[in-house]
Amino acid sequence: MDSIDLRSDTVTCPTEAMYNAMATAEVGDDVFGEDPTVNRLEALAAEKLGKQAALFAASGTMANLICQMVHCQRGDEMIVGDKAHIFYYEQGGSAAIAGIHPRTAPNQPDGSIDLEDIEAAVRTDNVHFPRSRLIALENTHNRCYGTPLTVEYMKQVVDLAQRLNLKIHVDGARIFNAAAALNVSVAKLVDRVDSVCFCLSKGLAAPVGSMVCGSADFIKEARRARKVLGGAMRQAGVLAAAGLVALNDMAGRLVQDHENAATLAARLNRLPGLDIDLEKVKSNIVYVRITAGHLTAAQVVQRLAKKGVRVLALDKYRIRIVTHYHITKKAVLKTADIFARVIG
Ligand code: TLP
Repeated sequence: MDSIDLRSDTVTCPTEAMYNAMATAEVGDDVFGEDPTVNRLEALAAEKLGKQAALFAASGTMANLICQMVHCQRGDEMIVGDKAHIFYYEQGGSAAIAGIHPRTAPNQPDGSIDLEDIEAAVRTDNVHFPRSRLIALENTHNRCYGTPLTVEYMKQVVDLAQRLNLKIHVDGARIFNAAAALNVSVAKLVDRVDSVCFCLSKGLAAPVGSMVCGSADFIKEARRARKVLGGAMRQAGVLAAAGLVALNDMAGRLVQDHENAATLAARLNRLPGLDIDLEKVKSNIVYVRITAGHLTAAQVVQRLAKKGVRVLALDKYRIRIVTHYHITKKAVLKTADIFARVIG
């Protein structure tokens, strides 16, 4: 039985075009800057994001850490949402590895952080305090229903950061989903931010890799940070080749994943025992609350798995579903049927 795997868009496997590109990739030693395929990928990523330069990193976690290390000295403070992936799911690497003090501010349900909360979190110059250095945002916001932060909101935060003399980093693991959901260019979404990283290995379906983008000076330092983290790879062109296909061919189809998420959410919400805030389904992530009193999320996950549908339990009564390249409309309808049987 082929399972329908909705646990994450990280489960996507390379397309045939990616395998072909990987098999024939021109490579060289990237630590010498001599891998032509990596160089092409970095140039393309920088161009798409509207930044001067880019760097290929092994993962989203590494890319976020690299950016934090470049922006902050040890002991500096970063203002970050309390539901941010950087704060929640990266093992506290900001503190453990980079020596950065995270100062959380509440994430609103749409993934934003209120401007007043950012300003209130900024330290004054006082011998007791760490120095505020960085604001980290996330777009789309994973734990906030995959909501995209808008161009208008980003502009306000950038203006604020410039006034307060802070840097801005965007964890844009799913920034192409944000752009597709809002029908704007990614470059517009990250205009004037100091750094942004995005994942090739999620909705864009490449097997490995994330890109860090920023100014040429920033990327020069990012290259050093990547090296100390052990992330400088050699003939990485075999991976970058798939990344090029991902960037060129896969961003345009993300709207299909969003449509599938909306269809699935609407169908599941009709079932007694499940509740979804449909207004919040804006990209490829759906959060489902189990309201059928007799079942926990873990039990629902287990029952679904037996019938070939894989999803993640987020907490006692919530499940996360993520649509992606391998989830067809037919799979969406089948998933809704299986949910109906399991909940019923
Ligand atoms: N997110 C994964 C899990 O780690 C939770 C997922 O399945 O959603 N930023 C954001 C916003 C992310 O969602 C993720 C991965 C990362 C960074 C880290 O990327 P990787 O897994 O490449 O280190």
